[in-house]
Amino acid sequence: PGPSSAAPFAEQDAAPRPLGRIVPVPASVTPGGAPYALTAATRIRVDKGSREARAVGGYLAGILRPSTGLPLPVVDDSAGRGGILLRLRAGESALGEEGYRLESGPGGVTLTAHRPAGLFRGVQTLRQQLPAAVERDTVQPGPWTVAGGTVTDTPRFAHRGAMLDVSRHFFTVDQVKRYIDQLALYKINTLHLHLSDDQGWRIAVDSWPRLAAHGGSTQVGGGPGGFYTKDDYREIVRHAASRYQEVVPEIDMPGHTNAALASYAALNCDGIAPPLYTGTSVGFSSLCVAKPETYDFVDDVIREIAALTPGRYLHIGGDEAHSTSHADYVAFMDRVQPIVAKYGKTVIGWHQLTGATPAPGALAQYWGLDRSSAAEKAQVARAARNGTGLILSPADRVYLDMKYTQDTPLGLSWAGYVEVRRSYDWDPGAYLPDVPESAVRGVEAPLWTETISQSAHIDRMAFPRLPGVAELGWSPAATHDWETYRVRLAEQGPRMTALGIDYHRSPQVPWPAE
Ligand code: NGO
Repeated sequence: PGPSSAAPFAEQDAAPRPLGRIVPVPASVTPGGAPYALTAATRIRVDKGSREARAVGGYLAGILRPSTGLPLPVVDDSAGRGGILLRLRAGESALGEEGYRLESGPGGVTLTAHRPAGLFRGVQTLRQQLPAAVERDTVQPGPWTVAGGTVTDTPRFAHRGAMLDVSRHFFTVDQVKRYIDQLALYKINTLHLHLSDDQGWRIAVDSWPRLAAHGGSTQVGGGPGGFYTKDDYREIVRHAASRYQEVVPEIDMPGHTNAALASYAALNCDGIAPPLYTGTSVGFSSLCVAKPETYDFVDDVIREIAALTPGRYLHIGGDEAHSTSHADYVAFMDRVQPIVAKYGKTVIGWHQLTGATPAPGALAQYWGLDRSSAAEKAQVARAARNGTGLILSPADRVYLDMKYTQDTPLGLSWAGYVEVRRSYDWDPGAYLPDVPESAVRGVEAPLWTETISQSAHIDRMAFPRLPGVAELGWSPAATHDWETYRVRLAEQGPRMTALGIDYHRSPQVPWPAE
C-alpha cells in the first residue's frame, strides 16, 4: 500500500526510512529504486555450508520475528531468488574484516561481506532501515519496508569500544549481555571489562582463590558485590563473540589494587592486609613492587586470564599509581609487560604507561582532557610516534559516567559536564597534537560505576552518547556534522524506547513525540 491508502499505521511508518539515515552513518549511500517489503513469503537465505552466515541469519530472524510476526525461515539457499540474502564472498577483500554491501530493491535485499563480522555489521544497518517498532518483542503492524538502493560501508577505525567497570559495582552476566546486545546495534566491536579495582575483584583465579571470594565480597557503598566464575566469564566472552565483539579484560595494577591487597597479606610490603574498601577515593593502593611474591601473583593472574581470553589484548591498567614512585612504576611495567607477552597477549595500558617504556605493539588508552597539559599530551604523542598505538577515551568527551549537566542525578563531574553534542563533536583523527591519524586505533567510551548500580543507570548514561562515539569510530571524517547527526540521532529515540532503553532526553536533540 502507498502512503495514500487508509492504512492502520502512522504516516511516518508508511514510507521507508531514507536509505542511510542511520547511526553510524554509512561511508557510501546510493539511494534509488523501489523499496523491498518483507512478507509472509520472505526467507533469509544464507550460503550453503557457512556456519557463520547461518548464525548471523538466525540472529537477524531472532530480531525480526517477534515484532513482524513473519515466519522468516533461515535456509541454505544462496542460489535461489528474493528475500534477504546473506553471502560471504572471498573476492570482496576490499570490504575488509567488518565491511559490507547492502543492495535493496523490490526483489529483495542482498548483504555481501568478505568476513562474517561484515555480515553482522550489515545486519545492523538492515535493522535500522526498518521502522523502530521492529525492535519490539510483540507483534506490531507493518509495513516492513527497506528503502531501495546500495550502501557500501567500511569502518574508519578498527577499535570501537565500550568499557564497563564491574568493580565499583558488580553487574551480573545477564546485565553485561544486555549491554553487549545494545552495543551491537551501533557496530561496537570491543567490550573492555574493568575487572579489578580497590573496591572489588570480580573474576575467579584458581591459584589465588581469596581474590574473588574475599576481594569480590563487597562494592561501593558496602553491598554484597560478586564475581564471575570462570564459566560465567566464558559465557560473557561467548555472547560477545556471537555479536562480533572482542572482550578485553583489565586487571588494574600496580595501583587500584586494594581488593587484592586485602585478600592476601603477603602482597603488602608490610605483610599486613588492609580492610576491604567501599568508598570512592582513588590512588591510595599499590602492589609491593620490590617483593618477588608480587610477580608470582601477576604471573598466575595473567596466565589464568589469558587462558580465558580468545582476544588479542590484556589491559593492565597502570592509571593513578599515586602510591608508587616513578622509578618503581617503570620497574614494575618493565617486569609485567613481558609476562603478558609470555602468555601470548598484547598489552593495553592507560596512557600513564607512556611514562614508562611501552612494550613493542602495546596500545595506550588516552583518558586526559582537552585541557590536559601540553607536556602530558606530548608524552603520549612521543610514544605514538615511536609506534605505540592509541585508543582515545578523553574523559571530558566520552566518559559515560560524566553528568550531562549539573542536573543529572547519576554520575560524576570531575572532568566536566558532557552533553550529547560535546561527546560527538570532536575528531579522533586530529585530537592530540602531533599524533598522526595512523597512530589512532580508535575510540572507546568508558562507563565507570561509582554511582551506577543498575541496568537502568547504564542505559541512562550510555544513551544517547554511546551511539555518537560509535559513529566517531565508524563513519568517515567527511560525514561529521552535528546538525545532520542530531536529526539521525533523534530518529533513534523511538528505537531505543522499543528496546526498553530509557535514554537521556537531551534538549540538544529534536526527539520526535513517542
Ligand atoms: C578515572 C580513574 C577511575 C575512575 C574514573 C571516574 C581512570 C582511567 N582512572 O579514569 O578509577 O573510576 O576516572 O570517572
